[in-house]
Amino acid sequence: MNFPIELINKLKSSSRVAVLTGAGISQESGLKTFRDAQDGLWAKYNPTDLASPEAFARDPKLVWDWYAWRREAVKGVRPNQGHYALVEMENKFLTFTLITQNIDGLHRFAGSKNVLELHGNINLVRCSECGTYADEWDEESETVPQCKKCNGLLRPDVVWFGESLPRAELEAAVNASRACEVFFSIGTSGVVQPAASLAHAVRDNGAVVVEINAEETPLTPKANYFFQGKSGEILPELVKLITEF
Ligand code: BJW
Ligand code: ZN
Repeated sequence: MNFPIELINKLKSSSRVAVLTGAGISQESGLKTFRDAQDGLWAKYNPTDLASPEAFARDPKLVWDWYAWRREAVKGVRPNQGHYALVEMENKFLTFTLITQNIDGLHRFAGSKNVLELHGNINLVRCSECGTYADEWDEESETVPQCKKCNGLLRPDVVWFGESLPRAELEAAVNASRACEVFFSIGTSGVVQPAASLAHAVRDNGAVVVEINAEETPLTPKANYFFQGKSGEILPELVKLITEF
């Protein structure tokens, strides 16, 4: 990849960097991206229709099973070179905030520390009624497992459409985006709010926006730099350039 020297210099002289990641960064670990996940077992369902409180109310078992299947898929995967490149980047900058929409936990698994999970984490399960977290549940159960405290149905600790994002994480993400000198948008289609707006908040502030994605997105025309390809290949190359002198 040909990285413009101005970008390398900008990165070398910057101390505040924010990164937003989406499902694309985990694609090379073997996980399906969100808007790509309509094959196989779930060909009949639109994932967007399953990730909502209405879907859970309508058919809790269907939604529970979909997440149980994805929880299993996440267990078997490991971070890829893209995740590890971001760990190296964190060590390079004074202030580095990794904002992720991913619920797979792979950034922390790789070793990233300042991670804001905007859409929760699939490995955590909580009661849909009283909010209590469950330490164990029967994955083989014929029905949706229930809360030991109030018998409410258990659900994954993720943010569905129409639900609020965790307030502290969102606030920290907005602050980091407003304050950064360079903002990266990596492997996200940039269509889900409010995460998608973070990149725009940055631009209004005069910071540099860098996008890395396999395809163009609505952000592409507005980004200062767009690198098309796989994040697991592009990020290590970029990190090498900014860490060597
Ligand atoms: C690669 C690659 C490789 C592939 N290398 N790249 C304002 C306007 C209109 C609507 C709204 C609005 N504000 C809020 C809304 C409603 C809604 C929303 O945004 N709707 C839009 C779809 C229009 N937002 C919400 O409801 C949010 N809540 C909220 O705002 O509360 C207040 C409120 C409510 C209602 C109205 C107004 C205010 C909550 C959003 C929660 C999203 N949850 C999900 C599910 C999480 C659990 C789960 O995983 O099941 O989060 S949806 C899904 O999309 C998931 C993802 O995190 C999220 C983003 O997807 P992502 O990561 O971008 O993945 P993809 O698949 O879309 O893209 C992958 C990209 O990677 C592609 O571009 C590929 O090209 C690329 N790629 N391989 C690099 N190797
Ligand atoms: Zn409960």
